Amino acid sequence: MPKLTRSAAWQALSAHYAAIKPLQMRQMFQEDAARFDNFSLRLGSLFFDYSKNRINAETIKLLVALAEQAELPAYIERMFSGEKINSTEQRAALHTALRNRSEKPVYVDGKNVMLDVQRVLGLMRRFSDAVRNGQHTGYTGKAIRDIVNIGIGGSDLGPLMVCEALKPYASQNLRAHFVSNADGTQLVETLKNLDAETTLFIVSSKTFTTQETLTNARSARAWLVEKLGDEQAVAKHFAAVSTNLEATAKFGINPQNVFEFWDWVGGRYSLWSAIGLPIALYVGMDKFEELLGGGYAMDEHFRSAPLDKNIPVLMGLLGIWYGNFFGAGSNAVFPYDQYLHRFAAYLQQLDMESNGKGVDRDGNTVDYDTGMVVWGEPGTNGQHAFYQLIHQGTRMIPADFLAPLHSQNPLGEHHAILLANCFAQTEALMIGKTAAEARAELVAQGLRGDALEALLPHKIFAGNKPTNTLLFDKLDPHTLGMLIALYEHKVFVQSVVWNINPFDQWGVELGKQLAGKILPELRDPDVASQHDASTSGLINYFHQHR
Ligand code: G6Q
Repeated sequence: MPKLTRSAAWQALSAHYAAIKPLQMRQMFQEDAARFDNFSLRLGSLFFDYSKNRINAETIKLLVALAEQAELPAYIERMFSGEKINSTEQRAALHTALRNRSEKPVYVDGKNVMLDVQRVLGLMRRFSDAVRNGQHTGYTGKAIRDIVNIGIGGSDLGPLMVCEALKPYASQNLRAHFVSNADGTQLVETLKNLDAETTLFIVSSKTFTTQETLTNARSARAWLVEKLGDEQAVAKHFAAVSTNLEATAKFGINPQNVFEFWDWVGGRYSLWSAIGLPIALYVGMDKFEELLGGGYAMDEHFRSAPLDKNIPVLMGLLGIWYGNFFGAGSNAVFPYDQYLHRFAAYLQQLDMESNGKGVDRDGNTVDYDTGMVVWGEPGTNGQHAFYQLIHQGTRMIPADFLAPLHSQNPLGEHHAILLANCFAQTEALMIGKTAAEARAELVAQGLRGDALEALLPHKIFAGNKPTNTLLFDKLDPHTLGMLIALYEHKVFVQSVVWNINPFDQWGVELGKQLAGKILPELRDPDVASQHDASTSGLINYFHQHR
């Protein structure tokens, strides 16, 4: 049995939970004028307000003790120094090396990986510059106008989210498209509006064996050859990003257009590597490097700040506080910035694939909950949809609110209205509305007697709902880099406390194997299938009704 739940730090938190549970944040604010100052931190242009949480100074002390008990500081160093902490795959997890902007070497198996990192960054710069300035043209000599990234999971979500987020910095001459789904509809709909002469495909796959990606890549290749009438055109219109250079060569991609990364970069941590090539093409290599710089700034903070002043550490520990002690099952993320509209989708993979584990590092089944369901939509849309459940539903849903002080698109009063909504929501979630307040409101509206009594319970808001607020100056590449790295490290902190490996993904591998087994049975009804009755029934239905 894992020791975590029987440990001194865990037991102390359990006891403390009983003391904190009845406390109202509303009251804690009234009693402590310094609460906002005490529970907020600033890092560069990022401001983290965690005062609207069900915590007091003792909670932070006990949560930090839990992190210390799990040897978090040592684990952080193990990650940064290239130790093979991804134990089930015997790999380092060195996404931090990809954005290491210092001169310091980082070693894996005695080799300084920074030399490779710098080399590939140089190649990315050369290629992205050449495409952007029209030196690298399509086969017929026309400049590239559309970039289509073909990849899935970690080879899609990160670059897609970042390209959307950094749209204001994009070249006016380029459009970025992302095709991931095995459903041919996505590719067909994307290609409908494109001119083969001016389209560049980037096939992004760490393994270069992923069924969806290779299927889309083959179909894209066929489309290009058909449109341009010559196989030779492929060399000018296809690039690849992979750790498997043998497979990219076999696929027929010009080695000059192949960008390498390494097995110590996890898929969902790979946007900082050559997997970020669509970003570099779209916003330019200088901006891509600013993104790396933002990640590095967060790395330095994570590595050096004391645990109780460390933003990713605090965010991770607060997640544990709610998930393991209050029993919260999901964590909402609400960016009040339209450019972050894919941020929650990106975080879903980062968090749920990393911490969706039920066995600890020693192979024991855990007796505590691990990763939460992560979800969200940009504000203010969510307010008119699912916030109701957070305000008055039965479940606790801790939520992160993210907002820029400055809009990329100042337009009349829009930004003030947006932020007023953001601040009002966290305030309402915390304060709620008591029966007396609701009654006074109804009376003021002219309600009396039975009508008032009948409506009253529905107008009460329990409040005491926890939120974090992250404010930043503007969603520029540096800030975005900080935000992404912040969440990466938050996830890591939680994994260390839970003693799970956040860097493997055997569940994803399972999906890859299963589909491979059924495909021949769909191609040919005579192929014998051995499945449960439901799966066999579905396969038969497919054959009989098509
Ligand atoms: C990410 C996962 C997974 C992976 C995809 C695509 O951490 O491993 O989402 O990114 O399955 O894999 P390839 O990049 O190998 O095609």
